[in-house]
Formats: sequence, structure tokens, C-alpha cells
Amino acid sequence: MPGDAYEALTDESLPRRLGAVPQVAGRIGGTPETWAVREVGDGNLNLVFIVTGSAGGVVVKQALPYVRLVGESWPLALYRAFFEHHALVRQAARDPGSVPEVFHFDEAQSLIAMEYLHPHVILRYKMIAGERVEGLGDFLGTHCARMAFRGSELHMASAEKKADVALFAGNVEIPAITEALVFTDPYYAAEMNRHTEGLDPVVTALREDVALKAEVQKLFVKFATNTETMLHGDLHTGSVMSTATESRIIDPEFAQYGPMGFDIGMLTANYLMAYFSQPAHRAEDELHGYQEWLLRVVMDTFGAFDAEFRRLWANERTGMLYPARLFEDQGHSSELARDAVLAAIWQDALGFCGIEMHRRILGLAHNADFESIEDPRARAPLEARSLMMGRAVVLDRAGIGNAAALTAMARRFGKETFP
Ligand code: SR1
Ligand code: MG
Repeated sequence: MPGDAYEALTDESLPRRLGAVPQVAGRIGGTPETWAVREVGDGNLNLVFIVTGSAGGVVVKQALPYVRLVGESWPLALYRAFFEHHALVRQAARDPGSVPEVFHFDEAQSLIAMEYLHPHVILRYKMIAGERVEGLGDFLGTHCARMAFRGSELHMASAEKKADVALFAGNVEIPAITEALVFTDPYYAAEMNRHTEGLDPVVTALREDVALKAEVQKLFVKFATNTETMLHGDLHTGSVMSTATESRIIDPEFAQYGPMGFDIGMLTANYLMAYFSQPAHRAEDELHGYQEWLLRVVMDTFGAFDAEFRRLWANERTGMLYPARLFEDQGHSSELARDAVLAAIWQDALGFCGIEMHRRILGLAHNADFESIEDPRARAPLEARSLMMGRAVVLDRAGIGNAAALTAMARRFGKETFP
């Protein structure tokens, strides 16, 4: 029924609608009346159904015309599914196998039917449960490097990249959420903010810190104006699904062109928040080992990013930026230039990392790592460490030379008590 008026799916209407789509119905198997339909969406925005039948299953994601977390009082454009679909197509091309396969996209219904990842679990829940994922940092770092490099004019033909920037520039309402909830609201007493009781002194200190606010605004300028590459735009541990040995990236509806350091920086913040939340989730005998594994993931992610970016620089530098005709063709090494590009990405990543470590504690959208700690007296001191390290990362990032220094900082802040 392409082109028909949007209707939010229900357990009853879904089989009717998707039963008529052969490439979806065939994956599920049997007749639509026999399908098992479960709505499992636990994110902030959308409906997500798992539909299973005799042959297997699919996941059906549908945008709602409002922010699910808040309700109908906050309307939100349905067109985000269009951009999510385009982002999934680009992610699959730029890093094959990294995202679920798309079987069907219905623009009028803002609906994407895609591969049912199982037994994958949202990475954030695995981290809360203390589970390890083999190869996690390698996969995510490599993915971030491929997306950063292959979506930029280091690699893409300029006309193609500019057309893509123009296309994604239409995704207005979704970046506006990040612009408000990430870069602005946490730094003043905005209406939708909330924070754990007991954190007031730390929150006040951050909001009174003019140097911090100025630095955050500098990073906001980059986010709002720099179109280096296509971003996932919301790459946190809730946007990764893993088994013990394999991971995939999901949910790129916040896709936009932006700075290369954004995704890896946001992801790192979520690793670090998992790290800081651990004392509430692990018994003493497991705590240290698991926290060290999380810091190893930080190291592996940046190690893999760096290695893959260098490999792509050597082998896939086909765009207009830093062309071989200015360097290698003249008998000149481009290594110095490459290292400066990598250093700039690292610095941006640190800045975005620090901001994400604030907004998940001060803003509207919190994360389960801390939210699942029921006792606010246990939660507040752990959140305070994240807030204070986030501040130090933003303000002192020029002096943080590498991932080892960042993880050493996490160990230090993990021992601190803040009022
Ligand atoms: C109103 S949406 C809040 C958050 O949920 C999404 O996952 C993004 O992280 C957004 O900032
Ligand atoms: Mg999401």
C-alpha cells in the first residue's frame, strides 16, 4: 500500500500491512495471521516490532509523529525514517556488514523492515550486566574510521559528497534535538532537564563555569557548521547490538554531515559512563576486571580507528582533499598532513566526549547505566565523577595526548569524591 496515509502500526495492523510485502512476508514465513508480533521499542522516539513466523523474523521500525519519551506535546517530523533509510544504505556501502540488512522501506508509513538481529542484545545492557564482547573496540573503531573517511572528500567525489550534504541538510528537526539537548540545555536550568538529587553543588559549578560554556559553544559551532563526513549522529552503546563475539550498529536516524570526531567521541563517552557506573552494578571481586575491560575497549576503539584511517589514507585517498598529486606524486610524504588530520579528529572527539558525559546526566535523555541505579545516594557520586571528568576532558583536551592518557584520567576520576 505505498503512498497511503500514515498510520501508527499496532500488533493487529502490522501483519495486514506487511503481509502484502513479499520480501518481508517471505522472511517471516507462514501466513500473516500466524505471525507473532511484539512491540519492543525502548528508545526515546520510535515504535520497534519484532515479527516472527515459521521461516524466521524481521524487525519493523516506525517513526511516531512525536517524541515517544515526552509524548504528543513534542511533535517530531516523520521524515526522519527517510534519512535513517538513506543512512543505512550508506553505512552498508561504506562498511559492509556493519548494520542490519534493509528489506523494505515505506516512506509514507515512515517504516523500515530490516534484519532481526538475534541473539544480539543492546550493548548498554550487556555492559550493565558485566558481559564482554570479543573484538568490540576493533569493530567500532574500524567502523568509525570507515564512515569518517569514506563519507568525506578524502574519498568521495566532490559533487557526490556535496549532493549528499544537501540531501541530509533536509534532516532539520533531528539535529535540532542534538543542538538543544546536547549542546545547550545541560549548561543552564532548561525546562526539560533533570538530575539526581545530591548533585546540585556539582551541577551549579558546571553551569557557573563560563570557560566551560565557551568551549562547549566552540564545539557546537563545529557540529553545526562542519560537514566533513556523514555521521551516525547518535552513536552510543544503545545504538550497538552485540553477541559475545559480534556487533552491529543500529538506529542512524540522527544522521547528518558533521565533524569526523563526533561519533567516536560520543561513543567513548558512553564507554566511560559505563565505567563510572560499574561500582553500583558489580561485586568487588569482578569490578576491577570489568572496568579494566571497558578501558581496554576505549584503547582498542581508538587503536583500530587510527590503524584503519591510516590504511584508508594510503589506499583510498581518491577525493579532492590532500590529493596524491600534491604529495606522493611530487615525491613528498603525506604522513605529516595525515597525522595532523588524525590529531584534529582526536581533539574534536575528546570535546564531544566530554559534552556527552554531561548531557546524559544533566539533560532530558539519561542513560540506563546510571538510571538503573535505584538509590540516588549511590547514583549521585558516580554521576559526579562523570560530570567532573567530562569538564576536564572538554577544558584540558589539548593536553590529553592519546587514549592511554584518557583511560588513566578515568582511573583517577574513578577514585575521586566530589561534593
Ligand atoms: C528527545 S530524544 C532524546 C535523545 O534520544 C535519542 O536517542 C538521542 O540521543 C536524543 O538526544
Ligand atoms: Mg537511537
